[in-house]
Amino acid sequence: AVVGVLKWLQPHKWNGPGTTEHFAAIVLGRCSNYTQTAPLAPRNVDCQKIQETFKNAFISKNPCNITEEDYQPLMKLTTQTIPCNKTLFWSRAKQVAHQYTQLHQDMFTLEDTLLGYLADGLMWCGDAGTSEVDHQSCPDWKKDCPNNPVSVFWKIASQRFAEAACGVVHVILNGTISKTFDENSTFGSVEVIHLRPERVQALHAWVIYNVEVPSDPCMASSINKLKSIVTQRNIAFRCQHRPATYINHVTNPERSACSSMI
Ligand code: N1C
Repeated sequence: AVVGVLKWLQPHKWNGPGTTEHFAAIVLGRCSNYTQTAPLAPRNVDCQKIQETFKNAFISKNPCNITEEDYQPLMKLTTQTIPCNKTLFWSRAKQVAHQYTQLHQDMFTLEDTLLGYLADGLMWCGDAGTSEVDHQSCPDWKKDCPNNPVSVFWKIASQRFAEAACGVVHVILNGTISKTFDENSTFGSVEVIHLRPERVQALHAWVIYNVEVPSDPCMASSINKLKSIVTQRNIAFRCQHRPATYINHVTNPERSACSSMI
């Protein structure tokens, strides 16, 4: 007991929150839930093995030296095919994007795939010389190191998600912030760059705003930047602005004013 108390009194090693309590049990539970209920769930999935492989990617390793190779075994076990025209990216608009895919179950964000579903909202890290996860703290991307288990995971998962996309792909962007498109976001720095022009015909952006906007959010300079990056890669680009109620409206289909918006 004394040792346990002393552990808590030690200064935290890192600046980020520690591994989510019950990390392994949550991953296992989410895996069985997903494989039993999700449309497009991969078949013959061994959730116990997935949970162990996930842990092995970062356990007993320096949490500032995680590489993409560390996650290769997990990536292999969770490969999943999303049909063309059904991929939805988002940046700084996670909630709206997920509300959208809840209502339109044929569209998929990364969190609607097994891999993203397993990890969404969780924290995890270990340390060299121990086979335990660190519940006290994990490295923060900015304050500690970029190559930490969580950041490397989202980077490689996002990259693979973008590489696999085909047809017309969509992105939901946040029109209420100045950097509606941010080149430093995962969407801007990983996904846009890994779309394959030979597979992806067009990127359609939906810029979401809350209230009446004074000018067209698609005319914002950051959207122009996105347009030039995408068109230079030989992928067509289209932008439309949509009120946040467009998403919520669909939840009230009995309101006739809404049906025309679907
Ligand atoms: O940096 P972002 O958004 O532009 O990343 C979003 C973009 C999406 O299109 C996803 O496909 O990248 C993918 N992605 C996730 O799915 C995801 N789930 C949870 C990237 N990051 C994800 N997270 C966590 O949110 C992760 O910790 C990362 O650092 C943030 C990024 O959120 P953002 O800045 O709003």
